[in-house]
Amino acid sequence: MERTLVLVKPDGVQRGMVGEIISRLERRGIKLVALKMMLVDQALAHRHYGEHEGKPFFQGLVDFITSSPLVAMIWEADDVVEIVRGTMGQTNPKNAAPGTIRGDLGVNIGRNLVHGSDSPESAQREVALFFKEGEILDYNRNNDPWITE
Ligand code: DAT
Ligand code: MG
Repeated sequence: MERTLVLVKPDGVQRGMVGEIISRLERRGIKLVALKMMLVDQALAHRHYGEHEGKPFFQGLVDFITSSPLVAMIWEADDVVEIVRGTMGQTNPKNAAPGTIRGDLGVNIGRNLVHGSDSPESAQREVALFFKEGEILDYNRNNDPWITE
């Protein structure tokens, strides 16, 4: 089963959007298997956003993601990376479609509320950065047959 890392970024926490964002993902039918609130330190921020090191927005991004607590989660489903990216919307909320988290809740690329891994490979890397294996729960949902055939 595929897993993905989702972060409600500091702006989402500060704006009281944690419930709204979790709710949208829950309603999709995907399965929550890990969740915690945490403050990201410089080292974790650099590792998580390593692919963007050297870009003009990198320092601002690291400062932002370490500025205040965030909520980290792991969601599970077949093709969950693609499903979550669709529900999040495009990186820049200005261009994100209405009906998506970013398209409904944001206006600025540097305050786009949510992170979701961009491929199954990055998901594996990011899940391991944020969570220990023991923090990820394995459980059955009775309604699974009503969500996927
Ligand atoms: P995504 O978060 O959709 O995967 P990304 O990986 O390209 O987008 O970039 C990571 C974050 O960096 C993004 O959520 C917001 C910020 N960012 C990206 N491009 C930016 C830009 N041109 N100016 C300012 N911030 C940017
Ligand atoms: Mg990305």
